Amino acid sequence: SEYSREPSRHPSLQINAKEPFNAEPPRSALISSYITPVDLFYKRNHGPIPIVDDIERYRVSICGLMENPKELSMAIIRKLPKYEVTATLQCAGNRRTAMSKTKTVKGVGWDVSAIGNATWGGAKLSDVLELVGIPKLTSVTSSGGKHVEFVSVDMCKEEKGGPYKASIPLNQATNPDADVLLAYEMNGEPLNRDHGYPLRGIVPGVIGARSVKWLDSINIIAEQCQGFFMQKDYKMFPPTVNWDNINWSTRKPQMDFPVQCVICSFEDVDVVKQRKVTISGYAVSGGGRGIERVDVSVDGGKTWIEAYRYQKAGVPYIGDDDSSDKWAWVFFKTEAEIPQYAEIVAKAVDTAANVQPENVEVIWNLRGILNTSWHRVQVHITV
Ligand code: MTE
Ligand code: MO
Repeated sequence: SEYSREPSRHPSLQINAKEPFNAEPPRSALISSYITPVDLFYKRNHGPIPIVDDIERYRVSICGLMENPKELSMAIIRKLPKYEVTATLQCAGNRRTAMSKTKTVKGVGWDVSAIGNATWGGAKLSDVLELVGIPKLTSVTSSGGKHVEFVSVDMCKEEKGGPYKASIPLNQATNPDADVLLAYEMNGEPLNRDHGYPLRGIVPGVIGARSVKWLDSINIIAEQCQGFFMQKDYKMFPPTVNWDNINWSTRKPQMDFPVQCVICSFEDVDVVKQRKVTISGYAVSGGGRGIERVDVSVDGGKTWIEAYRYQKAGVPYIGDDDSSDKWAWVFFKTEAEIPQYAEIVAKAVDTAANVQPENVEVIWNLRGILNTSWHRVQVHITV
C-alpha cells in the first residue's frame, strides 16, 4: 500500500491515527526536556511520508510573480548563512479530544502533546528570497506578489490527491526578524523523513499547519493560498456555526497561536499519596509574545499561586531579553499542598496581557481547533 514505506517510530508515542500517521508523546515525557527529542516530537501528517532519495537531484523551485524564477539545490541553500532558531511548533488541534467532550468535533483527536520545541537549523527564507531577487522587507513584488506559498511533495486526500500547501504574507517571509526558516536540521541532526526531509518551512509563532514539510516549490502569489488547509480547515468559527450553516469564506485562515498553558505533571484524572505535590507544565504564546505569568490553583480557580517560569534549567525566565528564546515555550513549576479532592488549574498570561478562556464551551468550534481553555486536572489523595 501507499503506507508500506513509513519510517519506524518510538514505541512510547501514543498513536491517534495510523494512516496517515498521527502520534504524540506522553505528557510526562514532554516536559522532561526543554528541547523535545526528535523521536518523541509529535508527528502530524495528512498522507504517506514521501521519500526523497536522490538528494543530488533535489531542487526547490521558486517561481510565480517575480522576475527570475529559480531552482535551488540543497548545496545552494546550505551555502547561505545558517541560523539556528529554537521554536515551538504546536498543532492547532492540540487538546482537541477535550474540546470534543463538550460536543463532538471533526478531526484527529489529540491530548495535550501535539506540541514540541526544537532547534531548527537552516537558511532564513528572507535570505533565500533575496538570493532570487526579492529584497528584504518587501510587501509586494513589482508583478503584484503579496504571499509566499509553500507546496509540498506529499499527497493528501483533502487536496484530492494533490500536495499539501499553505502560505504566509510576503512581508513576514522577507522580514529577517520573523525568523522564518527553510530548515534542513532539527536538534542538530539532518531532518528525518517524518519531520520533512530534506527541507521544510518553519514559521515561528504560527500554528503548525503553516510549517510545510517536504518542500517542492515556493510560489510568489497575489492572494492567499487557495488550498484546503488554508481555506477549508484551520479557521476559527464561533460556537453557533455547525456543518449545516458553515460558510468558510467568512473567516480568515488562522495564523498566530493564542496563549496556551498545560499541566503535564498529572493525567486528567490522577491519584497521589501525599498532600504536597509539584505542579509543572508548559506555557507558550504566538507571534513571538512571551509568557508574562503562569497562575496555578489547587481549588478549581478560587485562589491562585504564581508559578516559577524557566526555559533553561536553573535560569529564571524573564522574557523580552537576549537570554530567552523568543519563539519557544516556557516551563512552569510550583509546589503546593492539595486538598483530598483537588481540581488543579493552570492558566498563562502573555506579554500582550492576553489571557485564556476559563471554559472550553465558550470557544467550542466544529473543527476543534485552538483549545486554549484553562487546563484542569482532577487529583485525588489516596492512602
Ligand atoms: N506539511 C506537509 N507537507 N504535510 C502535512 O501533512 N502537516 C502540518 C505541518 N506541515 C503537514 C505539513 C501540520 S497540521 C502540523 S501541526 C505540522 O506540520 C506538524 O509537524 P511535525 O509532524 O513535524 O510535528
Ligand atoms: Mo496541525
